[in-house]
Amino acid sequence: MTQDELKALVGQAALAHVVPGSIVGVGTGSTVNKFIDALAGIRDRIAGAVSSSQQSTARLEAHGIRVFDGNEVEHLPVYVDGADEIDHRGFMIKGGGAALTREKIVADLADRFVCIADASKLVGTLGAFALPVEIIASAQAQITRRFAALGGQATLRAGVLTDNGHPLLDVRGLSITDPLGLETEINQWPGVVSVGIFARHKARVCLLGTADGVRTLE
Ligand code: ABF
Repeated sequence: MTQDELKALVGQAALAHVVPGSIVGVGTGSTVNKFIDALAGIRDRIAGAVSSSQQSTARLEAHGIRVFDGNEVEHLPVYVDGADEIDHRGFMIKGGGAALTREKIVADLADRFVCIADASKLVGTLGAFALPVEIIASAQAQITRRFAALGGQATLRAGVLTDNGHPLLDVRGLSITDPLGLETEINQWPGVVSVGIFARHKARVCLLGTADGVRTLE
């Protein structure tokens, strides 16, 4: 199966985790796009969605799915999103799609994070994928120095601003053996808006698309 077919497989499989009549938390990326397309088939059985990006909002609305602002809900039964890397504990690197901050905001509303990914995203240790960090521009040099002290090489993602209007750094060279500790540390740095380590908001379930079908990691 092609990677695109694996993404469609898990996008469809995620419907089983959608609570009928609920508002669904929806992430961002090409795998999530497959989930949104699958969600369109049951749009009459959900109340709507809370989206993590302008990209996902546009796709949801194109399918006739009502999109709520996050401030309109107190909590969501489920949040479905992709990842750039995920380990066996459900810790993830996210943000390749530049939506990490709103993804974490919506994930924080949800009781249960369901990650959907093709098998290539499963790793032993996080960090081969450059770590995305949304920052305030005036803090770029100091944050870059802080990552260098950790052995990381931070580079500005050229020509990209997030939906929140902030630049992104991508940090290479980190071996993230303590995702929760590093997320907590980086979150303290002045000028960091959010970091693409999802450890505090780890996935409770991962639906992994493999050549043998969907593998569920819990
Ligand atoms: C999104 O999923 C991002 O956090 C992450 O970068 C992306 C992975 O994208 P794709 O599904 O296209 O591989 O949530």
